[in-house]
Amino acid sequence: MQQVTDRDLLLVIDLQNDFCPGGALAVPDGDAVVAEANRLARDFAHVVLTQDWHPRGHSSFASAHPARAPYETVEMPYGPQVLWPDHCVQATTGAALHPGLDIPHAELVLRKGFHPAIDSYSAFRENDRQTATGLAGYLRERGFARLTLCGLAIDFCVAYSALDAVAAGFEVRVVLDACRAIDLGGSLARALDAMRDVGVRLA
Ligand code: VGL
Ligand code: ZN
Repeated sequence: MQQVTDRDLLLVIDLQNDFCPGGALAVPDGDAVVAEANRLARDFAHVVLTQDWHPRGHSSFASAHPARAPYETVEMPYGPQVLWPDHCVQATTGAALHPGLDIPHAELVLRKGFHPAIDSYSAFRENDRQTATGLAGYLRERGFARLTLCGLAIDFCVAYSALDAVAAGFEVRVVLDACRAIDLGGSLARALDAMRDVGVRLA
C-alpha cells in the first residue's frame, strides 16, 4: 500500500446489520467486508464511519409509496429514486453498526439519510445533490487530503461518496476487496465506470 500520512483518512461506509446477510437490505457477502475494514483500519491513524439512519416511513422506502414495490424507481421532486425495503431505521438493531466492526479509534460516525423527504447515498451530499452533510468541511478543516473508501454497497453509497469526494477536491481511492455490491440492473458496472472516469483509484 502507498505510504499513509497524517493527511490520509479511511472512510468506512455503512457497515450495518441491515446491509449484511440476514438484514433488511442484505448485500450478498456483505459481512465479509467487516474483517477487511478492520484490517485496513489498522493502517490508518484516522477513520470516519458512516451510518445510514432513516426515520420510520422514510421516502426511500417502497412501503411509503402506495402500490410500489422495492427496487422500482420513482420520480421524486429531486429526480429518480430507487425504492428500497425498509432498512436502517433509526435506533433499530438493523441500523446498528455490525457487531464485528472493531475500529475503536474511529473519530466520527456520520449519520445520513435522516431527512424524511430526501435519501442520501453519499456521505457528502444528499440525493437532491444540494443538501450537504457537512463532511467535506469537517475533513478539510482537519487537514485531510486523501481518502480511502471501503464498505457497502459499492454501487450505491460507496460510489456516490467517492464521486462527491473527488468533486470536493479530495484524492480518492476505493479498496475493491473491502466492498460488496447490490448490483441492481447493471449498477455495479456503471458505478465502476463513473469512478474511473473522474480519477478514483480502484485498488
Ligand atoms: C444504501 C441503498 C439504500 C447503501 C443505503 O449503503 O449503499 N443503499 N440505502
Ligand atoms: Zn438507505
